[in-house]
Amino acid sequence: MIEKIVIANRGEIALRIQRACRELGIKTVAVHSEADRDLKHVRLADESVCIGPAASADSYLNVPALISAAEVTDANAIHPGYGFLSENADFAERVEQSGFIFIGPKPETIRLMGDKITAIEAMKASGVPTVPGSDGPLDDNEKRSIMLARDIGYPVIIKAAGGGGGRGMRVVNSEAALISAISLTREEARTAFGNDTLYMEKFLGNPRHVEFQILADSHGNAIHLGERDCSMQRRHQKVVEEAPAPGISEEVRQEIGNRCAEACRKIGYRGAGTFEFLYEAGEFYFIEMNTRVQVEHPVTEMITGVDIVKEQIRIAAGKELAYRQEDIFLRGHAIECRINAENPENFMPCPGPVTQLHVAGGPGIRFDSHLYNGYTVPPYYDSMIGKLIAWGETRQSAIARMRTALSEMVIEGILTNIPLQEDIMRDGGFEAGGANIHYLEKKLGL
Ligand code: MV4
Repeated sequence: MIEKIVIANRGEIALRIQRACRELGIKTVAVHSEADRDLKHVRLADESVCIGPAASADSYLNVPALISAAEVTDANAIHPGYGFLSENADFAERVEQSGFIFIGPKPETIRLMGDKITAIEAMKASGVPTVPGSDGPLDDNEKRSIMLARDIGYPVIIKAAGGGGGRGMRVVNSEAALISAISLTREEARTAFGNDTLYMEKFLGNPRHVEFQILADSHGNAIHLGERDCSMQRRHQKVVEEAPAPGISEEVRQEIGNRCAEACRKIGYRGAGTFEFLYEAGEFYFIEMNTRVQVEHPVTEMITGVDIVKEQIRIAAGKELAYRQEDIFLRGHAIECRINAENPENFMPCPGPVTQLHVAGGPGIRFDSHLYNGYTVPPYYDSMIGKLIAWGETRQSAIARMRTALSEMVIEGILTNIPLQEDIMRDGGFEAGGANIHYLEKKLGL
């Protein structure tokens, strides 16, 4: 049983976890930095502990401080949220060794997925479609790399096994550029990740980013909750997400989703997880797996009715999944606009005091945010201050509701990207559905 959870995060996701715990009758401990004493979830939590100075490295990434907070409050589980230590296998291991439940997969699973090469190997072996590529690490034999790239066909992409999320990769268009690209990427990977292991894939020029949400319990059950389209991004930061992905048939959804769920059973996955795919010309190509709850989980919740954070907690408590695959039906369409405290012209962060706040409402509207009137957005962390989610029976009605909701939002004292989101919701290419990962950057002239 889980009686008390340490929420090892901040902002909207900490509040989201606090709400799930309250609903489940579980006590909470908010841990916060010196800059975060006034966070909304700190006020709502049963207890709170200051774990260090504003800098994340000294607070939200401070493992001994987090473990101590769990010890002194007599908590028995830790929820890492997203970002920070959520995909750190060593942290998960330390949590378990200290006698607490880590709300997430086993440490060895996090480690397996943290290495992109072993992740791809595991998924390929379990029947998940992958990108044609090196099937393992590149060695330092130049001739073999040249032959491999010829075999795959240019353009290829060199990626770091320790990378992910857009870090540590380089596109190569011709044989002439291959060897120097490998050396450069290897050097960057060594510096950035302390791991210079590289792999090679066919480079897909115009894919969409489509990801499948899965849930797996510790009893060998696994289900999928359909997919999300997260192609609307700028510099590897998602801006708009939606579920389901436009143009994916129910047959293809079940085919790919069931393969993901089967892979979870095969590797003994536990908790919530996301299979990231590139989707191009009607084909899915697995690229990475995320072993945490994701920012965009609400769009899946809105079309399935499943509370993903509550399920994470139930799974960590050793319970069986509350749903079988036959219980999961997708209804309607949901869109999420990330709301950032930033200058909509130049995307610079814009922290500061919120002097007026009026939140949108009405049928199908959800605003996941820790903002309140008088709250000051600190400069030390991610600029995302909330997520506006609109649900409708159809994609078109979800867009219409989102437009209205965006127009109702009043956030004064700071600049936000709401004008950009209004522009996207009126964009013909977005409205048509199925835009690829380059669409937004092209639109913005980047
Ligand atoms: C790719 C790719 C094209 N071909 N792999 C970037 C983030 C990381 N998760 C993987 N990424 C990509 N991998 C192959 N074989 C293009 C990207 C990519 C991308 C992927 C998803 C969302 C946004 C992106 C933006 C630029 C590049």
